Amino acid sequence: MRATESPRRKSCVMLTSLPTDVNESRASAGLLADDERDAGGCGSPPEGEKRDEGSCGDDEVSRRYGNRSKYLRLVGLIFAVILLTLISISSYMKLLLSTSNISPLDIPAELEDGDGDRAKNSVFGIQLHPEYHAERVAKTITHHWSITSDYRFPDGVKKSVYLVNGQFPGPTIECRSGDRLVIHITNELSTDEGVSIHWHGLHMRNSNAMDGAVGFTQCPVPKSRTFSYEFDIDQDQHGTFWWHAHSEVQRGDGMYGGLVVHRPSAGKTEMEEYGYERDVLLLIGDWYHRTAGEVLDWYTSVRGFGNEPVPDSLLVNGVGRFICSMAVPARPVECSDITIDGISALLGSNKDLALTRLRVVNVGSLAGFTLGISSGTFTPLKLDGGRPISGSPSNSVGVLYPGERVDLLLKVPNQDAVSSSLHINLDPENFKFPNPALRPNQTFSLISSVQDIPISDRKRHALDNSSNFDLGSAISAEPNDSNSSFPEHPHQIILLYIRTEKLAKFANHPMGFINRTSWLLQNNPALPLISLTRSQWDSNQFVPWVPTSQTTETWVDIILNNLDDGAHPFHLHGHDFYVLASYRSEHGWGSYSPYASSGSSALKPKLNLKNPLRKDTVAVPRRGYVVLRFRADNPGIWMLHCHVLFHQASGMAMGILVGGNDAHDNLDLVPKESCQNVD
Ligand SMILES: [Cu+2]
Repeated sequence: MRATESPRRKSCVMLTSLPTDVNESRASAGLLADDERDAGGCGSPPEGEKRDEGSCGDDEVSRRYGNRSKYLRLVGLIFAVILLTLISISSYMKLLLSTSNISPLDIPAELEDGDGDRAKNSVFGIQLHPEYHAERVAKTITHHWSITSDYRFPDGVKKSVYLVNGQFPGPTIECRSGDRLVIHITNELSTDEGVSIHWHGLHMRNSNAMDGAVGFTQCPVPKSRTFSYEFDIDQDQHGTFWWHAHSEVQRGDGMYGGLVVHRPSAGKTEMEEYGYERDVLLLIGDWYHRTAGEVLDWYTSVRGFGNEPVPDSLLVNGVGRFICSMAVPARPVECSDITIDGISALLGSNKDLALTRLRVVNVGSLAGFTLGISSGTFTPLKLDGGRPISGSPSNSVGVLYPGERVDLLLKVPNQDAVSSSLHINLDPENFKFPNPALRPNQTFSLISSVQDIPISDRKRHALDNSSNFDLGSAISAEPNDSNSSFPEHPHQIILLYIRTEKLAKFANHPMGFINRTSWLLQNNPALPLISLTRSQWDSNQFVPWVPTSQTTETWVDIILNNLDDGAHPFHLHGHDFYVLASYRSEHGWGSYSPYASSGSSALKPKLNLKNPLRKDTVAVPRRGYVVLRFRADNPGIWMLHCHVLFHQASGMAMGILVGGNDAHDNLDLVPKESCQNVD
């Protein structure tokens, strides 16, 4: 008996060396091989075989288990072959379905620091990757950015541009709602300029000091220093955003990039909901061949008579096509012509044509633009921070002003011979003098035909403008929800008048004004307002206070009257607002004051309280006004400013202090000296 017990015990020890629960669960899942089950009960004879007492001796055991081990190896081999076959089939299927199949995969290392595949790609639309974000849990995403500058030829003309990690435009950030972003930026410029980054459209809830607004929330990060931006993205915020410099006019020389917050899948991903298979980002904007600093100097000098500087060119994702012979002799440029065949199609060829979501950002400095498509349709999906809008398929969409975003569903007829081009027409409203260098209407190949014809030889469809979707009269696809239903009257009204003026007391230099204050960087003490009490703010700071309550919501109306001849796209930091009314006067001047008792400005507009657009940037029409309503639920000092770079830089900017007290002397909530954050 002793001899029979020993091998049994050995055998049992060998098997139970796996944790009991593992074996149990494997067994219950049917994963234990028959041999394993049997080996666990060495005492039972094989079926149909009568075993003598004591027959489980050493010889017998070694014979039996020797045979069994061969058998096990064979079974293992068969298992391995089946497993390998399954893995191969599944990889192949994944490859086939990769554009439509969303799975919560790990982000490939080359994408962690932005769109690493952009340069390698033959298309220059920035391919987005919702599949890495929509179905995972929220997490912290960290980037390390080195900011430098160097010469590039974006449209064939040599210009010094800002680079982030060597890229222009900078890396695209992709994430999901609820993620925490940690972006360490290091100023490695060779000049003495400071830098800062603003996260355009993100609420920055409880993170006022991370907003990047130089003069309001931080000092510019000096040369050779690193600053770390750390903030959470709201759980309910998703859509198309962008990041850009908020110091001096660096945005105009390329310090910007895309920021896309993917909507977490709640049973359905956005791809499934809208039926698109590709998600592509287009950063489109006007472009100057002189540096933005030189352009601003010209604009604010008396030489320009207050006329806005007209751009020379336009870029899509940092690529353009300037015709060298069109350069103005007075402004010579170093230029090499880029042929139309030298630029690949934005979306590639139509052999892999799929319904595409185009996310378009106006990253420009001055001009709005209209987008047209030669073959196919755009259906507007969303505006700014991801709020759905009602829209039907159309051939063109506009005007999209600097700072605004629109998401479009792109549909192109699925025929081999079809090519389609994207028409970009810069809006001439702010072009008060001709710039012979500029071609304001340009065409980029969107989808190339699979037929092997040079792009320039292809027959192009003329742009059919018959069905233009006017973004200015868009309405929300969602009725105003109960969470944000408005009170009948706002708790506070901020009445503003915006204007560019040349005043004798400022030697006739054109400047931007809001209610007669032209913003300048806070000086003496030269610290951001967030770090100072109101009594320390100088006379160039116009910052109304919005008191808030712990127990009730605070709703504020901003009435923005535009006394100029061109539109001013205004952007509010830290909050979205509802556009309750927008008015543009064709004749004379149109403004509105709820306090006027007579005259045209006493005419009360009809407010849209049912389905107003929700935005963070809005064009205030020329000689007109907008009525905006926002819920003041994010304490801090938030900028409100024109997004035309030269208007903003010449003073068309202000702040709104939300919460706290009017004296802004309770600085406990904010870093006392935000400039000390620079280490
Ligand atoms: Cu403006």
